[in-house]
Amino acid sequence: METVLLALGSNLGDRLELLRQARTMIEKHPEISVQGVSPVYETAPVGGPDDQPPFLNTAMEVGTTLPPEELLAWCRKVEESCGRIRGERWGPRSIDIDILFYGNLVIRQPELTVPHPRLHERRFVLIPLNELAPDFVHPVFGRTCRELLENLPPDSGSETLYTKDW
Ligand code: GSY
Repeated sequence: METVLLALGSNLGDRLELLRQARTMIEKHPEISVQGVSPVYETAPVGGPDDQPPFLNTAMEVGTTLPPEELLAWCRKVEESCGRIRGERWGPRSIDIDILFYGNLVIRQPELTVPHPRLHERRFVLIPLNELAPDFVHPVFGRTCRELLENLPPDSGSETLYTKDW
């Protein structure tokens, strides 16, 4: 069983309901068990069109016996069933599920890079992640999630707590 940390985001439609749907479907897989979820934060969009709506972001810790490629395939399936249509790279999306860490594994494949290559730059990822796994050590940088968050520049984005219970 590996411990995996996921990041989820939504900025289209009923964002909280979509996060709930994604969580429910993720844990329906017989080889995945959800071990923890962070609060949900509302965050200013990073990248993409100027006028895109704010995101809801959260993080989830799961235990799984699925190999990384199969976990990725399940995440894509969950995104599709939550109405995700892959379009503009940085554009609005009903749901986005990223694999941040898969245990201490380092994977560099065309379809899957783990740890997620931009997680250490993204406040909207590190804020919820730090709630869930502050002491988890990034296997490439050798820094905890707490340290990665502390090292972000002060102008790296903004967030407000949206809900703890979801
Ligand atoms: O990569 C995730 C999608 N995404 C987000 C996001 O989830 N939150 C915020 N605040 N900005 C984002 N820009 C992109 S792309």
